[in-house]
Amino acid sequence: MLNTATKTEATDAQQELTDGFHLVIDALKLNGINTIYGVPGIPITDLGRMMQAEGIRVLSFRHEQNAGYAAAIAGYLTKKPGICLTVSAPGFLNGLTALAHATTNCFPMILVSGSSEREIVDLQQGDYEEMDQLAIAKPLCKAAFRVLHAADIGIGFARAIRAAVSGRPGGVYLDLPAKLFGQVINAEAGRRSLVKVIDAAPAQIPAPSAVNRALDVLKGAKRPLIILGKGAAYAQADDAIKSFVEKSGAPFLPMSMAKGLLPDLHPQCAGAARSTVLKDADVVMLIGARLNWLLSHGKGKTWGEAPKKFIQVDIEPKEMDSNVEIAAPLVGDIGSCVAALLAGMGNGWTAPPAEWVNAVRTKRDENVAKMAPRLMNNNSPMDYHGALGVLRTIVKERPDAILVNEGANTLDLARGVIDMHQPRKRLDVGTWGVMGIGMGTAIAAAVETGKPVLAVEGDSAFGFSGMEVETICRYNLPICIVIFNNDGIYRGTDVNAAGSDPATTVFVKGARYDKMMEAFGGTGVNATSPDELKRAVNAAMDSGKPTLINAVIDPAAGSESGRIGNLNPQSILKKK
Ligand SMILES: Cc1ncc(C[n+]2csc(CCOP(=O)(O)OP(=O)(O)O)c2C)c(N)n1
Ligand SMILES: [Mg+2]
Repeated sequence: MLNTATKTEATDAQQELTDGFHLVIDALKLNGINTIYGVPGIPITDLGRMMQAEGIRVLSFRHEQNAGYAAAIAGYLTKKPGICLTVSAPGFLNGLTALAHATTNCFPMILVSGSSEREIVDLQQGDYEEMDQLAIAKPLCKAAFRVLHAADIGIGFARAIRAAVSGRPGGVYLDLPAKLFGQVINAEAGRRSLVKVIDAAPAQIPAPSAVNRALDVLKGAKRPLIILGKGAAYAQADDAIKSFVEKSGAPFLPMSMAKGLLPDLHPQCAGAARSTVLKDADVVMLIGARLNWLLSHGKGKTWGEAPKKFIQVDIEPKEMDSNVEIAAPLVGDIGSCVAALLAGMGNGWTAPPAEWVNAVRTKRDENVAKMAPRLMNNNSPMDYHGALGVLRTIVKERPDAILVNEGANTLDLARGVIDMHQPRKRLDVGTWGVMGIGMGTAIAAAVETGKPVLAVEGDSAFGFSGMEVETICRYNLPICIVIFNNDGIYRGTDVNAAGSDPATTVFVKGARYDKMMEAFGGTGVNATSPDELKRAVNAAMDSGKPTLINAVIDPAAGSESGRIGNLNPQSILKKK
């Protein structure tokens, strides 16, 4: 049923009316969008209240950036656009980093921001929170729209939803000026103006010739490798992808958020033999993975000397040849492409040479065995491996829990150590390696899936969104945060040679992040050994109560920038 504003005698005693507020709510509900992440204020405070009254879940955050990261990951998990709702200028700008992050990561998200009076903004006459938000948002998202008339709200949301989820998904900006909300129109006209988006993300079927070309290249491989990206995880074509990889017999390498799409302990998983497979493969098939910096652009030392052929499966034609020549581009949605590949393989597909498969497996088993003893140490203070060994076991025992992960060493080492067992259970910093996704991501993961969440956070990384522990307590979400507290960024041991101030990378020594959680009624634990950590995490996951565990890590244990220290520019000048 459409909402209607109360009859206004002043206009027409007989006429049933609706307004901008209600049309926004109706447009969302009509399209099955029932969760909003945001921060209230002028001009959207009442909108939030009314949404809540109408049964939409509105989660109020402490900072828009965190609400934005929540919306972005909600989009990734559900394939429906995650909505972030903000006030004008400063709130909008706070949400913008997340919008750009969503676009870069191909997550469907809509940043809906209230804005100030167009007539005043455009003449730059100094309105309350004056800013030309549409112009600023445009270069940072896939599409940007502004609605000026209540009768266009339905179309505005339809365009935003379709733009966010169709083709390669991404961030969309929707600008709603304050005046729009109070605009009144005839309720029946309002009802008719709404648009239910039909087939918002249509299947994009690959050309049969492109499927055959891809299979021919794969068939010709002596040392094939399949790389699964988060695009493959997003597609929710889990069974087809698993069947395809298994039928191909090729080793596979999951990118960070594709871990678990096939279990990390699968016999074909080459995660622990990454450098070997990248160097030695002769045919590389990318499924929903891009040849960006995370794969060294498909060239250089990482990729070895031997010539390689690439097959790339992606929904975006422009992705092909982005860094190196793609011998077999396969453009279409991943579900359709993988189904077509499977059909084209028939029943007589020949497995890759046993020599290659065995070589990869041997290397993987060697590397796993090398790491094993380090994961079992019970040192206090902990090193990364001792702490992660415990968390690895806990995640294995609770495979449907969602792991959120950010930091430098905390991220890179956790990615390597913690095996994932189910699709879309690992959520992290994404393409940019952005710090600050932690609490927003954890909140949306809990809200959207109803599953318990384990957030493994560097102490610096956590600081970017730490105030949201109050949000977690307020909504009583089943989130257990483990802070790898090494007193700083990368390490806690840097010294400022000039004396006076602390070094730029260090924090207060011996800080007790667990006390922050206690301030809001959650459980706080200080853990100084892997045994203590294990007990505390298990108790938190069993209870489902908001918990923060301050895991004390040796300040000297980490390395500069984790695994990507080579990206730091170097000064050729001698130190003075
Ligand atoms: C938004 C943003 N700001 C700054 C950075 C640079 N940066 C990369 S990792 C990191 C923090 C690493 O420290 P921590 O989270 O404590 O992890 P540790 O290596 O100490 O385990 C920072 C600030 C970033 N990636 N993103
Ligand atoms: Mg740290």
